[in-house]
Amino acid sequence: MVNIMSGAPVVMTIAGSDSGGGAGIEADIKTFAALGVHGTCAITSVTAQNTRGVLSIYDLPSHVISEQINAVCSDMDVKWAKTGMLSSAEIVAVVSNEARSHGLSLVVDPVMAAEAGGDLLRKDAVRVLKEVLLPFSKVVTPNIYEARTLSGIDIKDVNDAKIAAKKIAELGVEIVIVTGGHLDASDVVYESVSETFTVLPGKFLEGGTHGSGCTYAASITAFLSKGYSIIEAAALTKSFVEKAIVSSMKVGHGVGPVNQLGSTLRDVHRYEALQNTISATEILVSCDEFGKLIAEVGCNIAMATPEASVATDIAGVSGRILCVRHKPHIAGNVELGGSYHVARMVLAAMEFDPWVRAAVNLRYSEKVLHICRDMGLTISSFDRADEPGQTNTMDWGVTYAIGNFSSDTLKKVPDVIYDNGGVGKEPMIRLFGKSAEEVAHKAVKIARVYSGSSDLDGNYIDG
Ligand code: PXL
Repeated sequence: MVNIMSGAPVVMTIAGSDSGGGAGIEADIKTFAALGVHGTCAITSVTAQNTRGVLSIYDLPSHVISEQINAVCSDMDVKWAKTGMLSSAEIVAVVSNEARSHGLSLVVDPVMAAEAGGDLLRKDAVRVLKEVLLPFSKVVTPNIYEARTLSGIDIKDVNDAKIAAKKIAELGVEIVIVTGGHLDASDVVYESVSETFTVLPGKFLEGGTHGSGCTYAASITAFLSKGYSIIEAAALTKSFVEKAIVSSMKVGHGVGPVNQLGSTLRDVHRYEALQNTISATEILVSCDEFGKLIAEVGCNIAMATPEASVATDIAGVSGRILCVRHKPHIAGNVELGGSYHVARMVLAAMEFDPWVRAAVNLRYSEKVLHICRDMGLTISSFDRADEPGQTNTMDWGVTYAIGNFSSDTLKKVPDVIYDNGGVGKEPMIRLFGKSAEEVAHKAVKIARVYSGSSDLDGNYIDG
């Protein structure tokens, strides 16, 4: 069997555990996974923590930390490792020894405090970090507060960050990156060998930032292990951390955690919605009988990603599905943002049930509604005459029909929502479902019963 991941770099994080899953080892391993490297770990300390802060800290004995590093390094080819929370002078010393004896190239995140408060490095450990760990480390990634502790320089702007970075490099570390999350969002990279500064500008984004420092250093480690230069790694990392902040999920009552896999999953979901909708359109156009269900204005079929909030997260046909010489015909392509009306209806339905992510519109007829009833589909409707001004008809209609259909407590989305039209507005039937394919299969079944070519159980009727 071919191992498709052979050659994937193995990296290590030597850090504390955050029980809240936002920072520490948990953030590092998620970052490694998101960036396609194999992550291993040596846990230095267990914190009882949530998004509001650190409640207690339990340091592991030095020999347990050594044994974890030895176990991994005696088996796997680890070249790059990052350190996070090291807690005590003793732990800083033992990690320095092990890193040296295994020839690890280190990225040091000089963790001193948690985002939501709580000291993670004792005062006496700072001296050992400066004198023993940093002199043989490749990269250190302090924020402005950590950089002040390491350099003694108060940082108020990028120029101060440069002066501090140079001072920290004098401790013996090759590259200093002062991260700008607490400044103007620019990161300052100082390479001591060439004595060059690179400033990478950034932007402040809305979202949870708990774990952003750990994620930053873990991402730098992953990119360096893949062979990128430090400037490439810093630029790629900046964009990675920005996406992780923007994709953060709302959990807990304090500082929300970053979400390292959010942006990748969003892309995966967009791809799935596109593929599913493409396959659904193929199901529809390969059924001649479906031509009879196509509305005068044409049909569209759409499917949203689970996190959709705008039309560009919804796949649909950029033109329409039209009836040409009694047969369905696709005009346009399946694209994200391809549909407006059906997409809006799906978004409105998702407000009530996030699993209902797809819909198709069909030509209105009493007979189609009868068939839907006979198929056991649930049905509701709205009347355009009841629509208040200044609303989006699709949002209002779907919301109204759902409210009409279900009890106050349990707002369920019916399988079918229709309306009888209005002045200049064609009446329409919409079929809802979990995926575009599911909706297309239902539509094809209805079309076959409608045209008399099959019965309700899907058996063909001999014409
Ligand atoms: O983000 C710094 C950090 C590192 N390590 C652990 C942490 C935190 C912050 O909360 O909990 C274990």
